[in-house]
Amino acid sequence: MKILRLATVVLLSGAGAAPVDTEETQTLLETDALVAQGVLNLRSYSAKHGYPNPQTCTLKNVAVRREWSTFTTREKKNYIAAVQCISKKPSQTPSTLASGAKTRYDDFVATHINQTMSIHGTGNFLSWHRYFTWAYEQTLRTECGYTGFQPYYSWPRWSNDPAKSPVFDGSETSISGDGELIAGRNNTCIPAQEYCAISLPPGNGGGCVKSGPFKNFTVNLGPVTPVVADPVLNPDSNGLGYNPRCLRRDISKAAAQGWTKDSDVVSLLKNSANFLNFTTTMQGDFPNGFLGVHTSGHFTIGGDPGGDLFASPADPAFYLHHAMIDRVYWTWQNLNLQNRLYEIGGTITLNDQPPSRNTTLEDTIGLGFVGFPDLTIREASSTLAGPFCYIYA
Ligand SMILES: *[C@@H]1O[C@H](CO)[C@@H](O)[C@H](O)[C@H]1NC(C)=O
Ligand SMILES: *[C@@H]1O[C@H](CO)[C@@H](O)[C@H](O)[C@H]1NC(C)=O
Ligand SMILES: *[C@@H]1O[C@H](CO)[C@@H](O)[C@H](O)[C@H]1NC(C)=O
Ligand SMILES: *[C@@H]1O[C@H](CO)[C@@H](O)[C@H](O)[C@H]1NC(C)=O
Ligand SMILES: *[C@@H]1O[C@H](CO)[C@@H](O)[C@H](O)[C@H]1NC(C)=O
Ligand SMILES: [Cu+2]
Repeated sequence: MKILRLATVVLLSGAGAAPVDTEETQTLLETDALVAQGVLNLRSYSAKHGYPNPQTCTLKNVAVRREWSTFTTREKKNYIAAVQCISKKPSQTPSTLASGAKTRYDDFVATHINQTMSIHGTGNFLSWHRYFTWAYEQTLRTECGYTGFQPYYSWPRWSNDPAKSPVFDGSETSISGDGELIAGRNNTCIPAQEYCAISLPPGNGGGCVKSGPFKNFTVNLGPVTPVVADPVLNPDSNGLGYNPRCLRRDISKAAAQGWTKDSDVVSLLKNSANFLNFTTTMQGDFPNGFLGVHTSGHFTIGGDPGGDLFASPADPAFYLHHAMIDRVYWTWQNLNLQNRLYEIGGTITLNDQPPSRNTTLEDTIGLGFVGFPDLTIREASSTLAGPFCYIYA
């Protein structure tokens, strides 16, 4: 494992992209060893088959997305400032369609709410969220002067105590901490309070976030499927009406420890033989008590909108979680590029309900009023193709 990790460091520094690993003492994760194995595979595959856009994107000039803990204080503050900047710029979504979309940040939330039923439990889940996270990163860069790349939150690195992670520790260089403690709450049931297949105990929050850069962040859209017991309901049933309220969290050790440990991620990467198996395992099997890394990551954040399938991007931590989802997808692809770079599976309805046709690589993914052109799933399948040019450390 040490050798593989070293391999990434050598490869990336050779590529001119300096990885910053400030924490010498951090535990070596098997997840990261698989990521490094994937990078080596990607390098030899690219050497053999060529790059999709050799003029503009090779491993020599590729953007490298890194874990939040490896960002310097300055890099963290620049990222935070850019998120705050897009949350002050005006929205591009017509208010007739989403009266709650007030800011540029809200354009992302509105488009996710609007498309929720056709981008989860579907064949486009991974490619859609890859494009969405990339568009967010681009918007931070082009509209708010951010010069870095999208950070990710490595669940397994902090699964033992997520509230102590640099993302959630509540410091001025975090994405803000836990919510204020609301005592005496019930467990949260998944998939629904009436159907308790998985029961998560309340954490130490539940109320408004009171620490860090986003303590005063306003959530304008949703909720649609709130998990808090006392939600402030949206005036419109589609969740797109104007509903300003505080950002609430309930950081969950139980979710993090239950399904996002190193061994959970390694199992997902090693035991998912095909695309459908991978994307389905990632998104959980609730009736059988398995939350999966995707939903566990959302419930590690919890609260409102963090626990809401529709409105979750209204919490800025969403994008660090989904960058990790994308990092794991990218690694799963890298571990067998021949078969997985352009593999697809699943259908176009949530968990195939009602039954629908299979998703294809020619299906398009769109981002609505976020304002980026439609892509085919094929174009979004490689992070070195289409508009993309990035990898993960
Ligand atoms: C929601 O999706 C529909 C169908 O694609 C589209 O016509 C509408 O403009 C979208 N609304 C928003 C707010 O994105
Ligand atoms: C907890 O659940 C019980 C039973 O469903 C309900 O009566 C009670 O109001 C709930 N308490 C809180 C604080 O949500
Ligand atoms: C928090 O937001 C409120 C309402 O927008 C504003 O009045 C207040 O000045 C803000 N406080 C800080 C510390 O930004
Ligand atoms: C994925 O494949 C494994 C091994 O064949 C199997 O145990 C598991 O049930 C499959 N999971 C899904 C969600 O298809
Ligand atoms: C849809 O995909 C499944 C495998 O995931 C396959 O068994 C089935 O034949 C496909 N259906 C069609 C109509 O191509
Ligand atoms: Cu989503």
